[in-house]
Amino acid sequence: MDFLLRRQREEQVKSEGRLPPGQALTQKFPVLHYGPVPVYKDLSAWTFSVSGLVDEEKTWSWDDFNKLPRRKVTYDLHCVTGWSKFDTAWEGVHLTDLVDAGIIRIRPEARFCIQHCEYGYTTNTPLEVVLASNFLMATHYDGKPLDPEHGYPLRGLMGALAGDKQDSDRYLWKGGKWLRGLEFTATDRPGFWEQAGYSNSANIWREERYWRGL
Ligand SMILES: Nc1nc2c(c(=O)[nH]1)N[C@H]1C(S)=C(S)[C@@H](COP(=O)(O)O)O[C@H]1N2
Ligand SMILES: [Mo]
Repeated sequence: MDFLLRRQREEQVKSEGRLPPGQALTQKFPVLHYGPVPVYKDLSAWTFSVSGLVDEEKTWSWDDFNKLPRRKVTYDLHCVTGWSKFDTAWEGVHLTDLVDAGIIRIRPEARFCIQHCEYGYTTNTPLEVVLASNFLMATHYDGKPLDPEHGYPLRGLMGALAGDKQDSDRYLWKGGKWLRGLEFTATDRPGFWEQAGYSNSANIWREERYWRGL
């Protein structure tokens, strides 16, 4: 029964043009990452930093972070390992809102954004990708704070908007769980999975999964 429902749902998103090549629908929410899940006793020592090519580097506490403008957004998620999860409901902070409000002023020389996470994990994208509607700094999934294994208290999230194919649509690993900061740079700096053989560009519609070497 579950199997039939899954197939039906998959046919539906396929007919809507929402299933990228080589992907299959899942109704679960798999957990994927390298290394341990951070444990926070409380968030008093947690900070979020904005660094690199900005007019003013900033560091926010968890309380400060929660005063930033917030949005609710529904994404389709596409993992490089082949599963896609549709119509997922998130809440968090869009970088563009912070830029529009003048809270972060990115310098014109900046071309890339590096997400910095716990334990030194990073992932990198061109600046326009984190400024697109695809990128959310998410605190809530499905109306509740994130589960520890999905990135509590904050994760970078790369999702696709249903029915709105964009050049900035990326696989899910381009969002770093346990996000602690954003760095803006003039040159690109491949992150953890990018150095481990995943594609640097990671476009889901062009099926850029693995790095074939230079
Ligand atoms: N900090 C950190 N974030 C990470 C990863 C990781 O290893 N460390 N893995 C990425 C990968 S490969 C995927 S597919 C997604 C999985 O997110 P999920 O576990 O919430 O499904 O997280 C991404 N973010
Ligand atoms: Mo992944």
